[in-house]
Amino acid sequence: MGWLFLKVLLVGVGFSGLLYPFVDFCINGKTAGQRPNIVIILADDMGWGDLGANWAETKDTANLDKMASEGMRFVDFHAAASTCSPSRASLLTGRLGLRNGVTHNFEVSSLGGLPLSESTLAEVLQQSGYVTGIIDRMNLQTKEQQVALWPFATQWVSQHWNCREKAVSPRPLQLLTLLREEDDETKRETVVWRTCILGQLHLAGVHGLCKWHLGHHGSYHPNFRGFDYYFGIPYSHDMGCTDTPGYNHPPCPACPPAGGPLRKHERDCYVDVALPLYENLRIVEQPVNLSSLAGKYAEKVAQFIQQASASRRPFLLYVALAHMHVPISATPLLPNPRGQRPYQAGLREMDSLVGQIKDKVDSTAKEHTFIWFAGDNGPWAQKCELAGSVGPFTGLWQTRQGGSSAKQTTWEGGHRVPALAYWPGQVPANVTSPALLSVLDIFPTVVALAGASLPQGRHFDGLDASDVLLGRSQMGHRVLFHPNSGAAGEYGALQAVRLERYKAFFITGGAKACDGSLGPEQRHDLPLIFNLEEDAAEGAPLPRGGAEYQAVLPRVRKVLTEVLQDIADDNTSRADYTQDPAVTPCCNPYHIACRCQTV
Ligand SMILES: *[C@@H]1O[C@H](CO)[C@@H](O)[C@H](O)[C@H]1NC(C)=O
Ligand SMILES: *[C@@H]1O[C@H](CO)[C@@H](O)[C@H](O)[C@H]1NC(C)=O
Ligand SMILES: [Ca+2]
Repeated sequence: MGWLFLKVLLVGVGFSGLLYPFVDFCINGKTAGQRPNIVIILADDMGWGDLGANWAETKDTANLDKMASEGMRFVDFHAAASTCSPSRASLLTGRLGLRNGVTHNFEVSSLGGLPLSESTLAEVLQQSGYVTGIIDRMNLQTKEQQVALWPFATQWVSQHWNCREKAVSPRPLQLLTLLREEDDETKRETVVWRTCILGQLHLAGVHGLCKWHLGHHGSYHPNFRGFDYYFGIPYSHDMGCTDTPGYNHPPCPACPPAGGPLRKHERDCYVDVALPLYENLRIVEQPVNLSSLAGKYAEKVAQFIQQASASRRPFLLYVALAHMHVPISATPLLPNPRGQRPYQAGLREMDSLVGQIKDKVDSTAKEHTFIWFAGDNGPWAQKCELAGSVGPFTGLWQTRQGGSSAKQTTWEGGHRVPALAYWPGQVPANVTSPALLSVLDIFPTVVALAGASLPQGRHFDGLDASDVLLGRSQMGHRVLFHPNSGAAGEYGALQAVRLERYKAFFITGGAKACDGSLGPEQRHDLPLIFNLEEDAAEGAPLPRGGAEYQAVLPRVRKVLTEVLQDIADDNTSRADYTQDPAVTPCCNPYHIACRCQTV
């Protein structure tokens, strides 16, 4: 059976050039020309004010500013949640955490991840023909079969098999020859082969290169969530020690040296298990050298875009950067003028990486590629000078009482993020869009641009924003719900409501500021309502007795009741947040800190 699957895979690869127009025509139905390549770049913990085009005080984003002048810049664009895992889960599903089940972050020892009952953007595009050669795989190996074989595969790959030594070439004929020799191999080895092939075969069209943070154990790994190829870290890079610890607050020590003594636990630092870097199912570096990670990403992106463009099939590339999350990389890869703060150096490094991705797109597939850049949530105020800028969105009402108004909160500083769209000839150049949009919209919009269909039997919180992107409309959301992401209140609860230019808070406080204060946890049965057009800093709520407040309040209550009813009637998922230390990624359990190095 395994051999048959490989054969079909190879036939798909071999004839992909012929298959592509056919699949394109059949599946798309209404194909009018080539379907675009999609590149989604997600920055981590980047502030609205960290983009120079948004905020003149910032002078570190020359490449992004250029992209803004050649594309569309969104000034009222929102995270789907104000912390990592829920925001990513919403990007990949188009649904809020109350529907997709992901309401807070996963841990290094999390058994679960983004629920398997949810369809990811990668799965939808993969099935719509974005990956012609791999469609067959879905029929021949069910997810359950893949999952059952997963432990064998990782074990064999890490212990017995070195894909690089085998020098597997992505050229189909050579692959065929190599694979014929393996005709009698066991099913187990077939899976190993598949791992090797996927590791080498950058031709595959759905590509994730990223901080995943949606579960790494078993079937939650990105390779089983629609990504043919995966290269990146499984969660935030402060969730594991490294030899290049960079800047953090508090500062964290390096990993213990091989054979060195075990250390006592240190507050707010992971000191024992090293941060892993994955290529598909295999850990290729542990601990990750954070100083060279940006360079590795740039190299992988360039390789992928080159090969995917040559294959003449449309591709999806999801790049979720480690920047600007702490720790901030310590090695100056770029000219680093004396006195420049680490955060600014990190911002320049990120900007340069995005510039390299865009240059590669421009030189290979410019007219056919849509790039969407956005942030996952606002700056992590608790990290003080290692946190980004919220620009004018200071959340004054909150900060006056103590506590943060950035990451983890639903204040604008935590929620409003930089966002750019770039597609020469399609997205108008040098345009600023005031449309109210969200990371939630990426899923329905990309599905529409790809000519695919939304999964059935579930509701979406995002909307298809392609008319806005293509300059045909200014209409974004009228209403947007901001979920709790770890500040006061319950995970996932819709605690703030955006209604046109108004925003209502039902609970405030509970997120740590730089000075360590949390801010009092306050419930507001009569919500605080701000007019964001007149009060971007959210300093003075509308007076409760006033006519404006009285007019807005019933509308807010109505839309909130409606969405809660809609969620109650929807197909919802529940994430497994249980933990087991045994699933902590470790390439070599005999080494203290789990050390190994294969690239
Ligand atoms: C980490 O990468 C940097 C940049 O490539 C390099 O200069 C440094 O030697 C590396 N450190 C380790 C410990 O390998
Ligand atoms: C973009 O628009 C701004 C303001 O409308 C203008 O000053 C600037 O020259 C434009 N840039 C380009 C590259 O067209
Ligand atoms: Ca984040």
